[in-house]
Amino acid sequence: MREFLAKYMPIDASAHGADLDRLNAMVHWLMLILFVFWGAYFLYAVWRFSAKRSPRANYAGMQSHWSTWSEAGVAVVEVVLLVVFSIPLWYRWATKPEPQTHPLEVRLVAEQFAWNVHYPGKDNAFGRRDVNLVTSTNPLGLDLTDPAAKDDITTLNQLHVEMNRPVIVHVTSKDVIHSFSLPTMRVKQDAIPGMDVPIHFTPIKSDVNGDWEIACAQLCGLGHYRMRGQLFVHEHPDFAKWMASAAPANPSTPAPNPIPSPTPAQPPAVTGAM
Ligand SMILES: [Cu+2]
Repeated sequence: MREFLAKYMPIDASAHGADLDRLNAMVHWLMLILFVFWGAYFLYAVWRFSAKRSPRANYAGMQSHWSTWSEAGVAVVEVVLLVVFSIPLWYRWATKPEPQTHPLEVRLVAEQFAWNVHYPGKDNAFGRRDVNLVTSTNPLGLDLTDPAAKDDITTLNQLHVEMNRPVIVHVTSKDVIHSFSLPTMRVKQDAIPGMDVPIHFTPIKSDVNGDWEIACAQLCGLGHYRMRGQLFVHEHPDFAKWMASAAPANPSTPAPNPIPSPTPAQPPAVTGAM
């Protein structure tokens, strides 16, 4: 079943994806068994209780308890799926990666119709944001007078992550509700204005061609169809290289994609200041 479903699914490139796909396969097995069983029973009932075969109604009804037992069997399987598989999976999903795993933390701000990604930069601290500073060239409203903001990196519709390193994405939105979806990472999370929802995943396969999609999985307006981005999963040294080449956010230039700068104009490091 897993192999069959995999034909219709994007590849799985995340650490937790295999568990999710297995659960998905088990649910499909249960549904297939129920479908075949109840479908066959329906056809049997149509034949067995047709007016031709049963000209007179039977007022006693069914005497055996097999339908009760089959219902109980279905309920038991459902409880097993929920308690043994789904709840532990949910627990893992809801537990943030340990700090010693050195997770990459980014903010993701959805808007009609784009994804703004905000990296904290070398100092690991997100710069201050102010809604009054939001302009077309500074879509995140980053306050560049804040020392923590000086080395921050912003990208548009491009999410760069590192292989085998947990990623925590703080998902939010500027306008309407969007849904942040990374099919290859088995990640889907609503982006809700005014809320910061942290979700996490660990990529275990790399892709630097950008053909893994960031999709908006919620109809969010007329331009919904073009609200898509690219996910890049770099190997460790390449990710460091990308980080170094990404220009620090600068509201005086169009914020979008990072412009590789030959001399990274890093401000004096403010390690441990925040
Ligand atoms: Cu959207």
